[in-house]
Amino acid sequence: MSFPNLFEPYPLNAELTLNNRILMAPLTRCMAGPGLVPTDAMAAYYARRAAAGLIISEATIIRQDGQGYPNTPGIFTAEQIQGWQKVTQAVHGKGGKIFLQLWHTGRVAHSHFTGQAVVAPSAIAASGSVPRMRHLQYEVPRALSREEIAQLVEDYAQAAENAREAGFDGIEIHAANGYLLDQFLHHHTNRREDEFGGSPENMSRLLLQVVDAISHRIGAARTALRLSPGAYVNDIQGDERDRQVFDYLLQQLNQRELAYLHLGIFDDSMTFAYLDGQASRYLRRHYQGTLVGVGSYSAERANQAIAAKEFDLIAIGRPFIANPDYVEKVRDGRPLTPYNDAQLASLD
Ligand code: FNR
Ligand code: 8K6
Repeated sequence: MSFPNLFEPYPLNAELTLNNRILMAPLTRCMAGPGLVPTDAMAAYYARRAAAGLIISEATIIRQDGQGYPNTPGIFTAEQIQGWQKVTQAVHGKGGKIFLQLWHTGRVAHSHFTGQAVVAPSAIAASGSVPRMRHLQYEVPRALSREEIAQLVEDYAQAAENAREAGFDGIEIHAANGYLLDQFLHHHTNRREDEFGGSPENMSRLLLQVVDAISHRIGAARTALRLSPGAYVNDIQGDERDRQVFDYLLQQLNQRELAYLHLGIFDDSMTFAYLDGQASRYLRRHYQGTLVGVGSYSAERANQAIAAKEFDLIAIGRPFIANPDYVEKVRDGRPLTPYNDAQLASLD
């Protein structure tokens, strides 16, 4: 067998043990049906990838005003829950495990999709426009009120409960890549002057409230989190003061036994001056629980990184689009089909 470190089982906690250390990274595919309902084709797509130690679903909106791209699935209607049940049954039928990634895009939502005002921590628009729909310029968001923030926490908790009803083994909170929860964690997008802005404690407050509300509903052992301490996408500008926010946040997360922490990045060779280097190394130094690495890794490099304890599990994204049988090919030492963007057009 090639790359033995990748094929060791991994106990996440007393409730969940993964068959191997290869996770399928969350991958937005924009293929949900009318009503943002998951389709039979999506069930088959995920089932083909069930040999992963854990599949993390594509980002899934917790409510309508969180939508920023066409045909991204939701988890807030009965029809969406039923659609996802077909997905989880198909994956479980093949012996796999699957978490749902919970998403609200915040200021990179668009009224074109939502029919509603765009909301964010502060009224600061992202520059630019929606990918592949360049006529849709980003709008100036409205800053959430404190009452709306309380409702948002409840909506995340309800979405997590819906995910369990749909048969998911757990959920991953998407607080990475410049979307709503990440917008609270960076000074560039959070200019609030109430208890949700200004200091590391205040800027971390919403995310910790979401983590705690979800853990209370479905258990910390089934609650995971994705973070991007290094700002790199969706027009968030890194700020050296962000370092204190993440230092504080990680200290708090060390006291909560989550299933895992997952870095959000496209290429983990990127470095950030205010993190003293790579984001994965920064997380490893500050976080004591299970860490998932990601970002342009080959199986060979991931095998070495796990041996060197740079992280515990590897998430693989684009190669899983190109190779539904990624795990089997890597295990057997067979060649991989290279990824290219044209493969996004179909759900093979
Ligand atoms: C992504 N990524 C991503 N991340 C996330 O947290 N939620 C998502 O829904 C998506 N969607 C998505 C779609 C597509 C088409 C790509 C290419 C990427 C990021 C992804 O999870 C991963 O971090 C990167 O792709 C880097 O890993 P690879 O592809 O280099 O293995
Ligand atoms: C119809 C639009 C669908 C958008 C899906 C969201 C995820 C997009 C992923 C794009 C892949 C390549 C982007 C690389 C960004 C690197 C940033 C430094």
